[in-house]
Amino acid sequence: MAGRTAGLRPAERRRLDQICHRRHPSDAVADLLTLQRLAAETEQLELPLTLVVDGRGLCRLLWIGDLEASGRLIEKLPGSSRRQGSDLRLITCAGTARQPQLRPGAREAVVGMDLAPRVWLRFSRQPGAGGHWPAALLTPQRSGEEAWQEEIQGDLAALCNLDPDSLAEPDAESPARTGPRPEPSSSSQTGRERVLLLVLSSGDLGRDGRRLAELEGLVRSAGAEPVGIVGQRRSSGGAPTVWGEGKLREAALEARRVGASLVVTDRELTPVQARNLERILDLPVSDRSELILDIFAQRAASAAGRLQVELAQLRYRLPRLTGRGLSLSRQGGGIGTRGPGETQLEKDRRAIARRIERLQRDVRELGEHRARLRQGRRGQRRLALVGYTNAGKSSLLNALSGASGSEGVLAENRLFATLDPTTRRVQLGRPGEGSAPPSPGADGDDAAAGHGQPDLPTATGSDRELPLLLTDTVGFIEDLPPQLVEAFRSTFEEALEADGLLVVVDLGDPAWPEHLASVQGLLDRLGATLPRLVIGNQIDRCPAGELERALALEPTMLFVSATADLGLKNLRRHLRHWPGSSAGPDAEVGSSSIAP
Ligand SMILES: Nc1nc2c(ncn2[C@@H]2O[C@H](COP(=O)(O)OP(=O)(O)OP(=O)(O)O)[C@@H](O)[C@H]2O)c(=O)[nH]1
Ligand SMILES: [Mg+2]
Repeated sequence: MAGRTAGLRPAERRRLDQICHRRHPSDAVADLLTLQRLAAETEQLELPLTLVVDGRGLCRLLWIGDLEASGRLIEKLPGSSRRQGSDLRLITCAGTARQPQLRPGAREAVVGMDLAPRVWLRFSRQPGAGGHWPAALLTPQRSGEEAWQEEIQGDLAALCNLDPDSLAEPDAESPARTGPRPEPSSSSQTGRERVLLLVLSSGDLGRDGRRLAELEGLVRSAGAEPVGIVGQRRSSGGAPTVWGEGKLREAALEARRVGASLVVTDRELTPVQARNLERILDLPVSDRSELILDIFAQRAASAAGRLQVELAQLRYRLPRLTGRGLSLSRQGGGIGTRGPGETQLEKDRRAIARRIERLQRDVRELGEHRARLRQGRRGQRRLALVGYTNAGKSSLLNALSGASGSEGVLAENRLFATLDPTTRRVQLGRPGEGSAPPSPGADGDDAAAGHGQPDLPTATGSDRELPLLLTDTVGFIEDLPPQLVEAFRSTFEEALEADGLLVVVDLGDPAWPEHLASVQGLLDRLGATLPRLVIGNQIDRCPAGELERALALEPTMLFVSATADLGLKNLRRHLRHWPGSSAGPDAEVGSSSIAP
């Protein structure tokens, strides 16, 4: 029993309890006698009553009052087994004989969809003239604007006796019957959270497609599953909600249809917008930044990584704190440190602000510690791998440092697999190796050489003895949340204080030019003035003609495949001289290789 239970008298409570304990037939919609009692209570309380009955005929919940006030009804169901949530029947007694309210209101319809029940029986609280008791059986619609389709309208006694299984049979195409029914719960059988994407299109098809694909990748990398998309062209909802009201209603409905328990927007939301959307959708809402922060939080394995992620997350959350959930006051000041009349929210805010201060201090110390380590490496040549996430930086580090298996850096097809910087020593080969002509077919260097890669002179005695240290670091993404950039400054510095940057792009991803531009942009914003060398990776899987296109855009790009061992010899040769022994941009070898 849930809902408006507060004002119930003991006798009323007892009677409602009895209704809850009555069993319904499993091969018919409901037990008529129970419904008559339900109607009597509805009449008496002057409140709508709703029963949730499971496939075995057991009453799982009695909701007292307007259904739309229930929020996510599925979360009110007792019992942990989500399985029991399937095959539900919803039974609502609401209107009078004159106004039977056989169709649910807009918000009520969405709440009903939460449970994804097989049928919804709605009936009035009194029979009409001549004993006819108005009732309707509705089934959920998997598409279209309407959430519910009225299957039959008729007399309550007749509808009660129908077999729910036979109901949608004549119309095999009925959306309620086709395809697997989504689990009416927050997770699929794989246990992963199901996410609805709410996007705004810019009108530029290519860009929108890339953004959407990236958002899906982010959701997957966070360990969740994108199960639906609702989009709208440009903002029509104005500042408070971004999306229009109709679009949001559609999103609320779609989320129920696909069984999503979280909505992720591709648009940065202000704290107020996020709250408004949550209220309208009746679901938790996260924006892209929060998603990225969440991925970082999941990936952070080292103390340094966790420190920086926590700082970024708290900075993000502080302005979004609304008093619900998140209570950190106990970590903050103790008894007597706070003034009278202070609300929980203010205490939380203060506790978070103090924690942020503390973390900032730790992060500063981390930066100083890393700077000292770098100091110790002075005199050694250092290059850093930077680039869009998933470009293959870690794979390239592994390939160049000859590390494999457990000694290698984790490289996987997930966004932000790497958070902590790792530095490895790289052998650039023995003298003389560089002048050897590439053997056709054997080493992929052909592929690179064939595309006009400069054949560099043999290493001279002085520079080949310089050990090269190569640092792999966290990847970039378009619109990296500013809180993350700020918190990860010391990680970025690790890269930015090298002698040169190897900017890795994944030529197998058609969006590589945009990715490259956003990496270059972020490097500029971080104040990186180091020489940059663009490396086109994954040439083993890029489409024909891509290398020519790449050279047209970046004439000095070097081509490699980290995992298929293509072009690596040539890259090693090149790195013996790059960015020049005197480590200045002007000390370049030949015509190679600095991105502007
Ligand atoms: N086919 C192909 N796949 C590659 C190549 N290089 C890397 N990959 C794959 O691309 C995925 C990402 O590689 P990572 O090395 O983890 O990429 P990263 O740039 O370090 O990514 P983050 O650490 O997440 O920023 C992995 O599944 C690699 O196996 C390549 O040359 N060819
Ligand atoms: Mg990596």
